[in-house]
Amino acid sequence: MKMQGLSDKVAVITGASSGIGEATARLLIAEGAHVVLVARRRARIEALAEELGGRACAVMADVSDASQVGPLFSLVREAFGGLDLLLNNAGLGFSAAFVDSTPEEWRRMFDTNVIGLLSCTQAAIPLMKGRPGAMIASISSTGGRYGVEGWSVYCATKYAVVGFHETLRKELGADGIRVSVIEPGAVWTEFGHNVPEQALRQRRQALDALHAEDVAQAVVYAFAQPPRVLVQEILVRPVKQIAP
Ligand code: NJP
Repeated sequence: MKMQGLSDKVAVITGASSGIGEATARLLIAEGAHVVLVARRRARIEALAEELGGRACAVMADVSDASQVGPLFSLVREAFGGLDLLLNNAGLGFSAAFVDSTPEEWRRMFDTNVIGLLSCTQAAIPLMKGRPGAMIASISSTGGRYGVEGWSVYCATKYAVVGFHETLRKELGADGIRVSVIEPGAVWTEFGHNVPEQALRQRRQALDALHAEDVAQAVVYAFAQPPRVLVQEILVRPVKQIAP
């Protein structure tokens, strides 16, 4: 069943080359939106755009590099004249006990999960003015609400995302721009590169982890609401993930 109101909307998804971003792109295309797929792995997003057809296009960009973010949104303005939906999804996490973690890892997580998200959001806002139902949604984490042992700095980046959205919502509400956070628990994706594959698989199996499509459904539900409705926050976790 098609959702209301997504046909011909223009969406930018960061981190669209895999996982939750890719799954959301597939759903939005199925709902009739135009989707700009953003990631660093050019071959992946180009192949996905090709598969999804004429309403998808691929733009390679590293969101942690501000000099790549400006041109990305200029291109969106030139191609579409504005933007309805931004999904800040690009993110990465390194797992380590805090005492063993390194400043290089801290910087990489903050540069993408926080600074990259801020750069994209700031560049997107002018393109959203005057477009009914415009919406910025960002993927945070259950770790951005409760913290997860072994992921302290990653969780700090996601707490930053939640805090930023709580304030941005107040700044943009009067302009009719909706601001939302989506907080998934464990999901079967490529996330968690520095965790041994077997350990990741065991944890996800034990929790019967979410599929990327489960999170994508939550995102699309929020996007598809009428312009007067803000779904401010969705926390979606595997039922067996009792904590955090
Ligand atoms: O993981 P993955 P997810 N510039 O690794 C992209 C959060 N989350 O779908 O650039 C641009 O498949 C990367 O693309 P590429 C998580 O924190 C997850 O799970 O080509 N793009 C890829 O498309 C994240 O915010 C779980 O390497 C950049 C995408 O990001 C979001 O979910 C639990 C980039 C990552 O896709 C999506 O991650 C949770 C950059 N600098 C929250 N750096 C979970 N999976 O369990 C990375 O609570 N990307």
